[in-house]
Amino acid sequence: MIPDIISAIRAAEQTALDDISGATTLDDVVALRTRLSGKKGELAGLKKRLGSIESIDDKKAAGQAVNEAMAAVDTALDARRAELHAHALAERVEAERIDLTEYVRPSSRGHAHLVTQAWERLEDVFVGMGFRVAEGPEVETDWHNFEALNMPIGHPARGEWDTLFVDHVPPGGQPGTTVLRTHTSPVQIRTMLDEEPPIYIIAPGRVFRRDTPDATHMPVFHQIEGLVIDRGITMADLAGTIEVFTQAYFGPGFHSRLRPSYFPFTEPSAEFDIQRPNGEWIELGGSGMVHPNVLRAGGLDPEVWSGFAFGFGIDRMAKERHGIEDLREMYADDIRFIEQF
Ligand code: FA5
Repeated sequence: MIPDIISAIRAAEQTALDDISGATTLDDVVALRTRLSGKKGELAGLKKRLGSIESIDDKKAAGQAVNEAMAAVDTALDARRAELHAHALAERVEAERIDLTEYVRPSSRGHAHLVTQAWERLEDVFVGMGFRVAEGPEVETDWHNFEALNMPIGHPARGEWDTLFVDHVPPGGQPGTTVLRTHTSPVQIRTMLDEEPPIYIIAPGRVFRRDTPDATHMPVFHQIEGLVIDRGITMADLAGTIEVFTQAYFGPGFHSRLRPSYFPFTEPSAEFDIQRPNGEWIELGGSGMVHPNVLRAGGLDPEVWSGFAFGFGIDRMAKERHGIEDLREMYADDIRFIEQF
């Protein structure tokens, strides 16, 4: 009789523990507690049967077994409840989580075009070297664009700048004398006429030529002009300024050189090139000592004042700097291309 009741207690305990570990919700645990620990539970039923055991020792052994079983069931119910509670809490926290990063949209702000970026950086570098920024009109007179720059009507060098004419006749003027400026050099003349030397200016701006677009030419592009007028300015000042600029703009590994060339408004004239750290030379622009005729056109006495000037293409410089194959890509309005810079 006694081994029977003890094995019944063990079996009831095992079934109860299996049921408890199979509970998947807190409600299951509540229902199981009522069923297993309540007065109508199987163990409670077995406990009632202890009264009929005659031997005191047997009764004690069976009583201990049933109490242990009931305690084990209670412990298992508590543990399962705690486990399911923790799980439910974790699920709720996850469900109610507010992911603030979801509300931070990827940046859709625009940025300056790469030519504008180059233009602004050039201004910064030259202003840092003591230059001031000057401006001139995009629609120019023939006189400022050519004649005052030592290119009188019929001068062969005019042909080098394929000019776009504006259908506008100034009061008292001649037809065909209003042009879209072909370079920023007319700002030299306007500055000399407006200001007393010493002059240390740069003039970035848009220029126009009747060029067919290709990988290195655009009909509308940008140049930056430099002009220095002071007493005793020499070619060495020009070379030094170009070298300091090259290192400040491109980096300490870069160098510059001047190569003999020809421009009607400078004498002597030089192309200036920059050298990449890998030794490769890139042509950047033109330069030279301001021609005496140009100083005179600007109202200055060449016996007193001397100076140098330079001018180069901003678009081509941005192209070189970023390794862009074709200038036309910079103006194709393809956002996927522009976004990269
Ligand atoms: C001039 O325009 C001279 N005014 C430069 C100068 C200034 C010389 C002061 C001496 C003293 P040039 O025509 O070479 O020079 O043009 C200068 C630069 O403009 C070129 O080196 C090139 O970088 C750029 N450039 C010329 N044509 C185009 C074009 N169609 N598209 C883009 N860039 C151009």
